[in-house]
Amino acid sequence: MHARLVGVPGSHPCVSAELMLRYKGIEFTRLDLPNMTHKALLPLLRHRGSTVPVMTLDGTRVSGTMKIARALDHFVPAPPLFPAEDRATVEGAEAWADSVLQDGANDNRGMRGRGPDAKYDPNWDWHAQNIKMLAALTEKGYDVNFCWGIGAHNGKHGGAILPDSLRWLWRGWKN
Ligand SMILES: N[C@@H](CCC(=O)N[C@@H](CS)C(=O)NCC(=O)O)C(=O)O
Repeated sequence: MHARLVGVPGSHPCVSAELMLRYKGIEFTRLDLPNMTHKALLPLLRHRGSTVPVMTLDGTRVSGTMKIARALDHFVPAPPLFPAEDRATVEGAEAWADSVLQDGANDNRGMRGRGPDAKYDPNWDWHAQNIKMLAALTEKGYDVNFCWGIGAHNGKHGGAILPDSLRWLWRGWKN
């Protein structure tokens, strides 16, 4: 079996799809489309929908991490991506992330595009929610660091702070 993964740089759903392939030991190639061009390019590649990841598995086209996970388990059952026990819980969490969480992210994206007259709801402001999460973790005594960035959805910010992030994460580590 050979897989072709199509994604965009800096996309966490695309990382999920890649991790699924690696976990199953499936050989794959990855093509990253330039950010924001993928809506136009996916139909040309004969893929459904307007989001990535999409994947071709021995000629079968699959879109979205939920369908990709099931298709991978269908074509290559071992090791399974879903636990035999309590699968319903995992599927419930997955469906929540795919609908509720995903819609929140999309609303936020829309809000930025609508300008200053847009109705602002802090409950759908992901930056504000991240600040709340940081406060909660700090209050509970977690060892936490944070770094906000601005700009487009890509790997630039993550790449720029990666060396410092690793240094922070491994500080004090002794062999
Ligand atoms: N729930 C979807 C999320 C896919 C998704 O939102 N991908 C982003 C890139 S990280 C995308 O293609 N966005 C374009 C859009 O929303 O129009 C999945 O897991 O496949």
